[in-house]
Amino acid sequence: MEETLAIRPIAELDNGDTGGRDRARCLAVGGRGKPWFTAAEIIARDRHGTTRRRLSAPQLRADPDPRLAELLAELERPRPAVAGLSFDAPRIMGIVNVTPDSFADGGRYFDTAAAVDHALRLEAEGADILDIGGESTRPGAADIDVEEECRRVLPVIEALRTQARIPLSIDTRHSEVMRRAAAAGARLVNDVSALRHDPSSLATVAQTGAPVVLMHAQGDPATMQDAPRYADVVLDVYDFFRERIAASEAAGIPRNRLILDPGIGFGKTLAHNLALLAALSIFHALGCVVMLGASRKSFIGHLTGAPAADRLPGSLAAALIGAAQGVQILRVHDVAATRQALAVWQA
Ligand code: HH2
Repeated sequence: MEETLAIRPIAELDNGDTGGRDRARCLAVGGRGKPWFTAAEIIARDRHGTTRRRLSAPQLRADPDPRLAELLAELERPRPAVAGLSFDAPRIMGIVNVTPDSFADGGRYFDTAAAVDHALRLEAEGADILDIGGESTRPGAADIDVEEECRRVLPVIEALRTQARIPLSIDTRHSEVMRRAAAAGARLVNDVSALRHDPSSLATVAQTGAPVVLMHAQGDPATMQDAPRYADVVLDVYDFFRERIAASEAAGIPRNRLILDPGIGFGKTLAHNLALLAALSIFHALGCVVMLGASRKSFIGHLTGAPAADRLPGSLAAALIGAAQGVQILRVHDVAATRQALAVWQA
């Protein structure tokens, strides 16, 4: 097994910014101050097992291991803007599902006019970016035809290109849809297969020059919840990102255009989802923007018994867990409520 070395920043419980914070005592994750990470867990895994040790921020800076210094530099490097969005505070991606069968809102915005109206409402509520998808990737969903997917999303993107002021993202696993959506005005690609589903996707994204979300999933939507297994879900997802970053860079997509998303609910049990939520900050040392999509997902139902339509409170709690771990983009259905929760968290 190739060795894994990771830094998981740990935030102090008191998250308040008094203005007089000693920056030398904190890790500037992604170049930001808040959340204030004062320590880190250093995790090393090889074929003999996994070791964990805790260092304060000054101890980490003084550590002689050059591999840690390299990870620390990536961790603290300010993230350049993506599709015009800066990352000095968490950004909200509003979900626009142009599908008959999405798990939380399937069918509600299936025609173009309803989808455009919904998207404009999310923009008015404070979304920073709109994610338009024409294929449900909920557990058990079947593949759809690429032409049908284009018929769903392209008219919505074309309309929003002139009517919305914020950038548009295309949620797809198909290179043909990526290419046509980019030509219609989408500025970001969001692929739940991390550019693995379609062999042309890496080259297509390299060619368009668009930033891309690489989301982790184990298996395909049709079968992914059958029996997901990991040696250590957090470290396995971390190693998956290392491999996808290398594949993307080799294909000509630079690291500063990559966004990493652990893929809550995609080939994961409740325990896997909770382990990932608790350790999200580990992904920052890979040097990319980190995104979280937990909105209305099944793990909230498993914890509380709430059906998808009643999972707003749990979704807000998950969004704040993400914000507290320095996640830069939150993908949500309920933009106004998330905006309010973040305003209180940030104050
Ligand atoms: N989740 C869904 C779809 N796309 N993309 C990213 N990057 N991260 C996610 O967590 C994610 C995603 C599933 O949610 P939704 O779009 O609401 O449902 P459906 O796939 O049924 O349309």
